[in-house]
Amino acid sequence: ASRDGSFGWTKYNSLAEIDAWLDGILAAYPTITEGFIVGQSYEGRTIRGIKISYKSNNPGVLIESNIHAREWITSATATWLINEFLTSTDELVRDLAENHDWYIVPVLNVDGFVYTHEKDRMWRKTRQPSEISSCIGADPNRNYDSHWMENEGASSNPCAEDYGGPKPFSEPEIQAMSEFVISIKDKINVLLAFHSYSQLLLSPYGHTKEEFPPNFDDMMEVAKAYGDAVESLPYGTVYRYGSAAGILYPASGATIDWAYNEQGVEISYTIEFRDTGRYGFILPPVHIIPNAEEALIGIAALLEKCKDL
Ligand code: ING
Ligand code: ZN
Repeated sequence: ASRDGSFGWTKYNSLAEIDAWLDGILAAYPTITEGFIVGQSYEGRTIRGIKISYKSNNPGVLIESNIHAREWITSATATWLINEFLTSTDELVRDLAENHDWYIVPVLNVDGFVYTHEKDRMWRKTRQPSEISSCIGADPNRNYDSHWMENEGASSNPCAEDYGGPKPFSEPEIQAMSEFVISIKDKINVLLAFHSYSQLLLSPYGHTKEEFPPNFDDMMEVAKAYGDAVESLPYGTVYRYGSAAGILYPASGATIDWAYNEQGVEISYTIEFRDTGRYGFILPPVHIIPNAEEALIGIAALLEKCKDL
């Protein structure tokens, strides 16, 4: 945990630091940005987001970040992207920033995130108590109402890291996020869910590896574009891609599956950032900017490829 006040990308920031920084950004760019509230967490914190829009009728992109509490690189990357979209003078970045409407939620699991800063760095889940167990929290990325708890894609044990919760949308953060997605779904065709770690691009489906989405080939092309772009940077970072259940493990009730299956978001991706396991979730802060640069060039290539589909 760090003392509040010194926001930056050479360290990981607390929720209070991120909130204060976001206030500053919204005040500095009042015509281009708009703050929005996704909802309230179980412990009563406000889940915030920022819309960045330079002009009307742009295609929308939604970024969901830090749904898992310990995946700190995700909010560090999301905030860096926000800053680049607003301040960069690079032509590629200006093009990317100004020709999309961005809806970015830097920290979705606010209670869990605070808990990782103050109590347990490795916490993953929400912080809502269970009625049937003394274990706390559900896996928010197993709590969406799409194939919920099917095919061993989540656990019914409240003590498990992938506990799906007592019912779909039992977690207030996920109920709120689902309502937010529904409210903007006609304005977006791409959803990117930021996770760590493993350097993977994961498409639907999470709930089964026996079947693949109708536009799977398109999604794989898009993922290849992301991976190739990352490899064009001098860091030597390599991304693999495939369906979530196909190349990782079965997981039901995830954001990307719900958005794709139930809300018609056609390009719905989980991006697992650095690294491949050396540091894992405890990724040293020197990785923040290189990881974010990879995300930026990767997302630019992904969205460019989407235009050809
Ligand atoms: N990984 C994701 C998880 O929720 C995932 C992977 C995402 C699987 C979407 C299926 C669908 O387990 C991490 N690191 O959380
Ligand atoms: Zn995750």
